[in-house]
Amino acid sequence: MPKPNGKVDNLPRHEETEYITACPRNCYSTCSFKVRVKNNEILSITPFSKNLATPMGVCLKGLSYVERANSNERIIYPHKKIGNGQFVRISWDEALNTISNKLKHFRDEFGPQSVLFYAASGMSGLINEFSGKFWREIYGGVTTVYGNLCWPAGLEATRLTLGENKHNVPWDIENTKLIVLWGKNSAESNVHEMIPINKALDNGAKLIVIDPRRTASTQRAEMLLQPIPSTDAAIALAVASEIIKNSWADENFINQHVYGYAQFKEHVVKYTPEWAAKISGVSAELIRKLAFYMGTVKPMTLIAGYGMQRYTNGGQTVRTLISLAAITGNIGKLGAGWQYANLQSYVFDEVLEPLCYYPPNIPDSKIRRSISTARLGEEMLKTSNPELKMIWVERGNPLTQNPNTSKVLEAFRKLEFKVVVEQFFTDTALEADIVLPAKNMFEQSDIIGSYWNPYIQLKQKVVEPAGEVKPETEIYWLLAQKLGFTSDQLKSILLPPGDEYVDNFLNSKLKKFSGITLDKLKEGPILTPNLQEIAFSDYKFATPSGQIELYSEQVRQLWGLSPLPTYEVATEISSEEEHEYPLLFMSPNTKNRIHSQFNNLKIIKLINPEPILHINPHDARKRKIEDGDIVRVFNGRGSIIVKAFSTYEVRVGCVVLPNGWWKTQGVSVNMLSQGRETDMGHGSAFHNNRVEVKRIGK
Ligand SMILES: Nc1nc2c(c(=O)[nH]1)N[C@H]1C(S)=C(S)[C@@H](COP(=O)(O)OP(=O)(O)OC[C@H]3O[C@@H](n4cnc5c(=O)[nH]c(N)nc54)[C@H](O)[C@@H]3O)O[C@H]1N2
Ligand SMILES: Nc1nc2c(c(=O)[nH]1)N[C@H]1C(S)=C(S)[C@@H](COP(=O)(O)OP(=O)(O)OC[C@H]3O[C@@H](n4cnc5c(=O)[nH]c(N)nc54)[C@H](O)[C@@H]3O)O[C@H]1N2
Ligand SMILES: [Mo]
Repeated sequence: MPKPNGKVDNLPRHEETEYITACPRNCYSTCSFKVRVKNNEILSITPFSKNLATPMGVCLKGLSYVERANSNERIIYPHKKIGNGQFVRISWDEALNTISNKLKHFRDEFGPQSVLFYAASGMSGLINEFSGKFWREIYGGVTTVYGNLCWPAGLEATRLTLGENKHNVPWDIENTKLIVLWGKNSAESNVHEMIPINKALDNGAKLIVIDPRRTASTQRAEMLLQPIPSTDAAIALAVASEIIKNSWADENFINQHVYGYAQFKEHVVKYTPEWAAKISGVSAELIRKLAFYMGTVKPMTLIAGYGMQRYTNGGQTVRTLISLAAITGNIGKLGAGWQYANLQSYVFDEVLEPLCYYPPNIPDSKIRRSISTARLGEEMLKTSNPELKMIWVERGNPLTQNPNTSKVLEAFRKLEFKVVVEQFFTDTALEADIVLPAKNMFEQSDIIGSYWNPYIQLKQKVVEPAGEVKPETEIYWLLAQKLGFTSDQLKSILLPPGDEYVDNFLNSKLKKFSGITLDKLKEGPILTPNLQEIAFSDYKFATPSGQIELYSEQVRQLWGLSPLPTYEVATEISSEEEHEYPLLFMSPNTKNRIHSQFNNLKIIKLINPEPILHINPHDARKRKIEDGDIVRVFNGRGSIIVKAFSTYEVRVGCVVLPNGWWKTQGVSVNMLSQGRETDMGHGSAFHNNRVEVKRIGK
């Protein structure tokens, strides 16, 4: 087990001590928890019930931090690759000298933009801003990525329709009478949301789930609609049409707060449940029933997930869904609302990074160049003037998580030099020339927000870094010196090594809020100042019209799409390619992992030892696939070999394998996906993905 490296320990960590901290993973819940530490080692993790959104504490992943922090597979020293893919430990001095020499060489020969700085969602916090500062202000520019792998189509759709991304506090769900979980699997991706959902159900509310899969979230559902993936907008338009036809629309609310209703009404009248049934594969009967519930049961909370918007029509799909909350008057009220992302705790601009999308035209005199993260491989390969020569990866695992793995790999292998800052030897780290050890959540303090719960939280430093681990801020500080900067020059740009500088920086960020200090945050999470517990209860919408925009001229101007919410046929899922690759490949998130993290731990492997493809028995029989058989899943982009099991939980015509497995753990699902952007927000349309499955053997 990695032990402290003999640094002066200025916290009483040799005594058994308990701290309150918060999980910085890219996850809705963002749990608060208590951690016990002794002799610089994480001993246990227990709930911290004063966070009203996560009172029961962390999930299994959170509990597994005990293993993750102490794992002897963790990278705790710099490494370099020698021939035949082997890595050997090197000193920090050698690592930094090699890297700084390469950096100087590429800058002199080709310009700073021949280096690609790639960061993703591995660790949230304010301190990440120093990475950007290094590349911009010390190195003098860089190529970076725009867009985001996760949620931007829905964020942009919500922003254009409601003006802001916010929703009621999680515990308000208890007050609702109807919950519609539209493409969200809270029981796995946001377990804490099931607490208020279950309370509402105990009080007589109804739950409707719309998901091609019968997930764990459907256990107490009144109705499950299983659409063909990417066809939700057709259902929503028909539901809107039925609600209006049956006079269930809330005319009063619409007159006061909705812009473009007349055009919307005229637009949707033609969309019958029968039309939507043909497209979505959900019966007209069920669509009528959904309209009846959504039109007549009040208050309704409509909760949409992120999976549903990772299609080429994702943004418009989300707009059709929001329109249902708007025309039924379910916004700005107790127990009601549109829930997608609650960014009310994002009170520091920097917290947005790396989750928000950066449009390619963002004015920035130094970085100037960015390429699409959705098409990372393709764009890295074609970037010229200067061509890319080097990549620096931190907080991300692009060889597993970005679309079209073979293209990303080809692009990586074309580079002359690769640095990856990582905790474990992921698929991406294995491609590096130099791997630098990354801190974990217990080794540096930072402030984090949440995109679901309304708290500002402190993720506390509770141990000294293991082995020779250095936080990125310190790595950049040392590297800048190798590039010729003095400490004096750096002080105003980067963060000097030492906890007191971190604390000063965080305190300076808190200054704008009276009453919130670092010491207060050590006692537990603090509700965001000016929090609207019931979002939009002031009926102020930051749109051009000041109302909820069912008709949005900006949608046309910014994205070239219809100003009214429409159903567009999704690329690749349309019928032309059906013959060759008849199955739709779904790669959702899963309970015991955050994307590509955690599945290397023993405790998680006990439960999820290997990747499994799930297929409907009907599709399995056609292919003579029996449970446990080895199959090949393939399309024109790639293929993976995996065990298959059949289950009625999967819709006919779909196959499911959660994303996040490393190639070294068996498969990389993004071997099959194409690099494509969503219709809005520069998201990644991973899920427009057709495959065929063939049995190979036992
Ligand atoms: N345990 C766990 N929690 C997580 C994460 C994790 O990896 N593990 N990741 C976090 C992150 S970064 C994210 S983005 C969120 C994502 O969490 P969610 O928002 O729940 O999103 P997904 O898991 O991608 O998809 C949710 C559901 O959408 C369904 N779906 C897919 N396509 C369609 C469609 O076309 N229509 C409909 N109606 N449904 C569809 C899938 O079957 C899936 O059950 O979870 C966060 N929380
Ligand atoms: N096929 C398919 N692909 C998908 C998705 C899908 O639904 N289907 N979902 C997409 C979504 S929603 C998301 S959000 C993305 C996530 O994609 P990524 O953001 O690349 O996600 P992770 O797999 O969490 O990888 C983050 C890495 O950061 C490392 N890390 C953690 N903390 C630190 C730190 O402090 N410093 C450094 N340097 N490293 C650290 C972790 O060890 C981990 O390897 O994946 C996307 N990919
Ligand atoms: Mo995500």
